[in-house]
Formats: sequence, structure tokens, C-alpha cells
Amino acid sequence: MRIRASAPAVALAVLAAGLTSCAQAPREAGVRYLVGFSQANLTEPWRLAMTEEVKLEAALHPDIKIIYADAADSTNRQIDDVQRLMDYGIDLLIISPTDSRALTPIVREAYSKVPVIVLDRAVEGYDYSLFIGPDNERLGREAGGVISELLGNRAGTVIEVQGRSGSPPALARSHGLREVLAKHPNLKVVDTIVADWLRDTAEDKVAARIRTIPDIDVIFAQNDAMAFGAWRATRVAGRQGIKFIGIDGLPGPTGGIELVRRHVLSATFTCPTGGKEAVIYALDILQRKEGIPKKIFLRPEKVTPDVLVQTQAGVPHSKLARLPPGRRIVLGFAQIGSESEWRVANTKSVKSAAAKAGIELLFEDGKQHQENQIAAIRSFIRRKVDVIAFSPVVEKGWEEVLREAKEAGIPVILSDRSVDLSDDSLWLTFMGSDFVEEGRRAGRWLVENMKASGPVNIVELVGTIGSAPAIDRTIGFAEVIKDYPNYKVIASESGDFLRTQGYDVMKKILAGESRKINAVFAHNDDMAIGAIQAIEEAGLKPGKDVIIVSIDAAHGAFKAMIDGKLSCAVECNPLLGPQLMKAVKDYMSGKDLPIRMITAEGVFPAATARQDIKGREY
Ligand code: GYE
Repeated sequence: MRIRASAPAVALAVLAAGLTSCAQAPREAGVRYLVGFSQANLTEPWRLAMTEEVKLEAALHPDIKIIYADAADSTNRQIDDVQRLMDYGIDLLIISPTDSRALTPIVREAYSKVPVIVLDRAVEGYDYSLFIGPDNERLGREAGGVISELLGNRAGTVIEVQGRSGSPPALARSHGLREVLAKHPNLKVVDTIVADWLRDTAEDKVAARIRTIPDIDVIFAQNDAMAFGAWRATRVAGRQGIKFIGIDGLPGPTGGIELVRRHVLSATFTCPTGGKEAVIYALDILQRKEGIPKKIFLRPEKVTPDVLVQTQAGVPHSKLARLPPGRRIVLGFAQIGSESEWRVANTKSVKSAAAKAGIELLFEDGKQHQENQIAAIRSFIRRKVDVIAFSPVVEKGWEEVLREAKEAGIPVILSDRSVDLSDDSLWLTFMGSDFVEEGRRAGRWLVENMKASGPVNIVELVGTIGSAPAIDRTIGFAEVIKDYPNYKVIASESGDFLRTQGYDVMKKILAGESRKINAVFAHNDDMAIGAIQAIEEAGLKPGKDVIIVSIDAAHGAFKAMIDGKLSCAVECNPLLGPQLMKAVKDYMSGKDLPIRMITAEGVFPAATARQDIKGREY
């Protein structure tokens, strides 16, 4: 393990005393929590900033001590670092992996003993307490948006300079960029250069490559360091007129902010490192606070010369809200309705968490109609609540009312479901599930447990048309079964998340479908339970003749699994109340909120339903 000079002296001293023997050294007085921070490297400016953030935040909490380990970008060294930190007896591990796949086993092992916070690059699977990172696909999309703004409708050639080959951020940023450029046929990525996040590598490779590319309009580099290197290469080659875009937006003399100020870069995007949040959440986890999400994605902010003119410190920041002293927070919540067991549990969670948090809750039930939710939001605006939260029944049709909330200076939190809006300044943060992953989990369970070689005809009972869970669960499920040609969705129809409609739709399909139905994928338990009734009325045995997988994993699903009628329930956690109240209080206390917070969820097969149901809250 290499200890860098930048680590605080106290940590160095602790290491010298402890790590050589790998024995658990005695804790100094006042140190309640010992946290290990395994950093991929301290060569990248962004990682230096991350480590500095960790140090500064930790300094604000005297009962926590951080031990730093720098893997110098070596995967093997990082594996050793984690092992030694564990041997030292840390209470929690923070790790920013060099290589996601290679570090997954050691992170899984550490997680079996202590909480683990993964920073920036996720490991495979979900064997960790919390992931904190940037939304890399979004950063790529934002860069694509700036390129299309810069070049307009004229033909444009783009070079992309990528970070470490195959790393999740490099892949995701590239995917986001291409997703946007695909909508602009006049813009073409004519070359891709891999420069491993490093400025000098970018300078050398771009210098070599531009000799063979006569017309270049934009060079997009996946971080500012590589963008600066590319810019230097073109300056030396005497190339004019090329625009440069980067990511990271760090302050300081060589940071992206300064490069934009000097018009070296046309734009960059802040890419919050998560260092500060990692320490804050580490304390929350160690103090067993409620409402800890599984993943949080931090909000990027675009930095261009005109944006710089508008901000004071040169670094754009979100408005800090303050609650007038002595007054309770007032939260307006516009719920969808009570269409399912999940929704009932969600409402109960929101109400009980508000009461526990001492937040005054104004609660309106939309009865499954968007116009009712819009009316409720307008009533909250009139009543001048501090924060509005709602679960959008469908993704579209919210722009007008959310603009009214923004003009009234009232932040809006999306709870459970998201909206389809180009202007994401109209909402503060989203908290809920990863519905695409839920669809994947349903598909994976089906193929891994049916192990069928012959045709598997599937009926898909879709949720509310146009709602985020219905759209994304279909996407995730299809993504998995596309690799198994014998698994085929032969009928797909909406049951609107309702048990009665799940029954009606299934009954109609059973009556009209001549092919054998082998499986049902239901977007929620309520429709699955309705379908079970229709399947039994058709003289078939649900769970045997027809394998059924549903999403939610509410109480009714466990009962159906124990009765042998439902085969698997993929969890979708409705208990968002504590997370929502924590976010509201954090925001009102002046903290920045992540742009997305994803809840922790599991998969429950019928085989273990009898014991899994014990102690469940919904
Ligand atoms: O799956 C369903 C509810 O938005 C995730 O809505 C929620 C879905 C849930 O009606 O039961």
C-alpha cells in the first residue's frame, strides 16, 4: 500500500503504527469511526479533488478518522489495499475502483463484513451499501447537446477523446454522446482516441492523429485534462477554429473552470466527485440513519463563458434554501391514487415519515388522473408550501405546472416515477427504483429458472400506459430475453396496475390465444393476482402450468408465492417516505441534493417466500 504525502499526517501516523503488522491498532481517544478510503490513483486532477473533499469533510467530524490508500492506478495494488484496510479493522470502506470488474470480488468480501460505499465507478452487481457517482450517460448527452448548439445545422466533424478503455464512465459518456449526435445527421464522430484520462497522453495521440484529419470542428474529451492536452496539440500544429469541450469543471489554475474562462474550452460540465457526500453518508450509515438510498447520482452543471459571467465564485451552484427559524417545513405531496397494494404502502410510508420528521404534510390523492395531480400541485403553489413532491402518473404533460412551481420558487421532488422533460431544472431530484433493472431481473429470473430449450410463450401485463415503470420495465425485460430466441412475448396489454384489469386482460388472452401460454410477466403484483384468478378459471394451475413473475413484492405476492401460484416477485420498494423526508430536510438546511437516488431492492423466489415474508413492512 502506498501512502501519499497528501494524506493527513494523522492517518500516516496511524498507518505506520498499524499496517505493517496488519494487527488492529488501538483507537485514539475520540475516534468512534475508522473509515478506510481506497483511491484508484492520485494522478488524475479529479481524483485529487475527490480525495481533498473527503479530507475536508472528515475534518468537520472529529469522531471519524480516515485512512487513505492510493492504488497508483494498479488493480492488484488496490485489491491489496482493501485487504489491508480490512485487516486493520475499519468500520466502513469507501472505494473508488480502478477496474470495476476486477475489484468486484474484494468489494463483495468487504461488504460481507462492513458497510461499503463505492464512489464514481460502480462494481458489478449490488454487493455494496451505497453507490455515489456522476450520471455519465447524462454527461455524454449534455456534451452532445453543446456540440449541436455550437454547430447548428451545418455539417460538423467531431473527434472524441475517451478515458480508460472499457471503464464504465468512458463507455457511458460515449453512449450518451452518440445518442444525441444520432439525432443530428449533419454531425459525425470521425475518430475516437483513447487517452486514459491523462492530459499528456491526449496531447501525444491527438498530435499524431490530426495530421491525417483535415477538417475538425469539435474535439470532445471525456475530461478537462485530456481536452487541454488536445488543445495544446492543435496549437502546436497551428490548427485554428477547433472547439473543445470537456468534463469535470474543477476550480483552480488548470481546472476546467479556468479553461472556459480563458476560452480554451467552449464548455465543460461540473462532475461532482462525491467525496463530500461519501463522508456524510458514511456517518449516516454508521449511525444507522433511515432513508439511505442504494445509488445516488450527482447533478452536473454546464459551465460556459456566459454562465461564468452569471455566477459569483465562478463555480455555478444551486440556490441554497433556508427555512425561516422556528417554523415547520411544509411539504405538499400529490399522490397518484390507491390503485395497488404498493401504492397504499407508499402512501403510508410518506405519511408516517412526515409525522416522524415533524414535517407538515399536505396530501392530495390524484385518483389515477393527471389533471387531479396538476390541480393539487397548483393548490400547493397557492398555499406557498416549501417543497412539492409527487409521483407522476404518466411521464408527459407536466412542463406547464412545473414551470409555475419554479416561477413560484418552490422546488419539486419526483417520488417513485419520473417525468419526460428536456428541461431538468424544473425538478430538484428523483428518488425511486431503477425500473429498467427491475424488468431485467424479471427476465433473468425467468430464463435462469425455466431453463427451457423449447418455445416459451409469454404474456406481458403492462402497467399504466405512458408511465415510467411501464415503459422501463418493458425495456429491461426485453433487453434480457432478446438473447434467448425461444422466449417470446406473444401478447402484451395494459392492466393499468389494477387487479381487476389484470384479471380481465388475462381472461381475454386465454380465451383468444391458440398457442400455449408458458409464462406471465406482470408489471405489478396486483395484475399478477388478477391473472392468477383468470388462469385458474381456465382450468390451468398458476405456478405450474403457467410460470408467473411479477414486480413489487408486496404482501399479496408473498401470499400467492406461499400458495404456489406465483413463482417470483421482483421487489420495488414503496417505502420512500424516510428518503423523501431526509431529502426535504437536507435541502431546506441548505445541502445540495443528488439528481437521482435509487432505492435498494431484491428478488424473492417462491422457494423462500415463507421465511422472506417474516418482518416485511409491506
Ligand atoms: O409497481 C405499482 C404501482 O410506480 C413503482 O405503481 C410504482 C408502480 C408499482 O401502482 O404497483
